[in-house]
Formats: sequence, structure tokens, C-alpha cells
Amino acid sequence: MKKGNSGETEAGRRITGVLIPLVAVAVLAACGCRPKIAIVVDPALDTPTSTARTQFKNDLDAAGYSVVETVTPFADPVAVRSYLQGLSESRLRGAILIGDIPRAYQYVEFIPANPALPATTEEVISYQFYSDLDGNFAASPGYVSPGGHAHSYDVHSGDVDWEIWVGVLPLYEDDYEATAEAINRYFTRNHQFRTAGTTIPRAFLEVNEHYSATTMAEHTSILADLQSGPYSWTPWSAMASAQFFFDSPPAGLTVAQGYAALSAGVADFFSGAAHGSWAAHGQLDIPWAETAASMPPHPATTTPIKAYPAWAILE
Ligand SMILES: [Ca+2]
Repeated sequence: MKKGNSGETEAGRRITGVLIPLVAVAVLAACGCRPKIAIVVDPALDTPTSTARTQFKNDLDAAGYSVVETVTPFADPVAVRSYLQGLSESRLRGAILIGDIPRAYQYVEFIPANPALPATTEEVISYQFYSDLDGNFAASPGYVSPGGHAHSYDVHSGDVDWEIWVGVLPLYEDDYEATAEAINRYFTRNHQFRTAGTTIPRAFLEVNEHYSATTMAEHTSILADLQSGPYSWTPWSAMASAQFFFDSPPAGLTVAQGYAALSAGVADFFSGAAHGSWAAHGQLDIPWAETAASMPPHPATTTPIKAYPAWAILE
């Protein structure tokens, strides 16, 4: 029987591989050292999302996380950050902010790699304010928030790395009823995903306006990237049924074919990527994305809709 570096046998490793998850869950639960996720809930969304949230919290618990939830009318982003900082000593991994949670802002400068292009500055919403819990956010003397925000910072210093991830299920267009419906739909799908796995009945479909291939070698490289590259939608994009569309004259492929396939109802999960890049077609635009929750036919196609995807990601 072969021995590994630490001296254990192949059989030992196999047995260990079976036992460790069961033992680990029991030990982590007992010692209180499970990785922790904080859920911060806007009080106005507490009752209307309560049932779905309970399911979500149970799912996280079953996945080995410890969940701490607060339903608090935080006065400002400093109070939210202080709350998260208080949890950060106890294996806090991430925070999910639900609803109208106070937002901090940062004044940032974008310096292009191309020296011929000018730097641009902008005041942006800062969820980094909650991800970096031990760094310093400050306003320099004389700094005035361009948007008139009370908590806006132009200096970020110290340990600027992020300690936790932050997820946001925001208040949508100041409409609490629509937001609650959307959040409940999300948690329902999340539960389906966790319990039924990643199976989808038809296919994953991606239309990507960023890329275009001029040779078959380029086509093959782009396709491989979309299937399993850093920006791919694995595991769905790696399935044999996945379909990808980008402009590739050597392969006779166009983005228009992709939108037609979407309208023809081939997909359960659609990803459309356009970004507003200078190279984009502009076939995926904001008005269409704004109404994509109901997945209307794309204006570029006249094909009658046979079925809509269950999920759509537009970027
Ligand atoms: Ca940090």
C-alpha cells in the first residue's frame, strides 16, 4: 500500500476523506467556530421576507455556516460598520445587506494604463467601507462630497485589504412591495439551487458583445474562456448543453443569432454581456435590461417567444 508524505496509507486517506466532513461539522457546531455570515435587514423588509429568509438561514446552517441576523434601524454607515467590526473577531466571512441599509461613499480616481488618456474622478457608493473593517476611511481637510453625502471619504489608508465579502439585496426604486417580492423570489431560487443542484432543463445561453474572433484559433480561445475562464458561469457554462454567441466570422457565429436563440426559448439561464464597451454592438441596452425581469423579445428579433429563461444575468 502506498504511503503519502505524512505517512498515511491510501486506505487511510480514503477513510479520512469520508469521515472528515461529518466529524468537522459536529466539531465546528460544538466549538462555535463555524464561519459566520451576518445578515443585516432593513426593518421595513423584516415581516414581508421573514419566511423566505428563515429558509435561507436554515440552508446556510446546513451548509456549515453560523448565521447572525440583525433587524436594526441603523442611523448611518458608521453604525453598520461598527456592528460588523464587533463581529469580525468571531470568524465573520461575509455580510448580506437587505433593503435600504445606510451607504458610505468614496471619492475615487481612475488612472488609465494608457498615459494618453486623462485620469477621471468620481464619487461612488462604497461597499468596501464594510469589506475593509480595519482600514481607515477619512475625509481630507477641505474635502466636500460632490453628492452632498454625510459619510463620504477621499482617503483610504492602513490595512486596505478586505476582511469580509459583502452582498447586497438593495431596496429597488424605493418600492418596498416590489423589493420584497424580488427578494422572496431570489431566496426561493437560492433554496432550489441548494437542494436540487445545478441541473437546468434546457441550457445556459450567453451572448457576449465584448468578444470577436478573426481566426479559428481566436474563436477556440474565446469559447474556452466563456466555458471555464475567470469570468465564466460555471458549472452551467461548462455543461455540454451550454450555448455561446459572439461575433466570429470564421465560425459563422454572430451575437444576433444569440438573441434569436434567446427569443426561441432555448435557455433557462441567460447571460448577456455588453458593458458599454466601445466594441459592443449596442444590441443589449439599458431599456431592454430594465424590463428583462419578464424577458420580453429582444428588439433585434421578431421570433415569437416560446419560453423565457428562469434566470437572467445582464452586465
Ligand atoms: Ca483591511
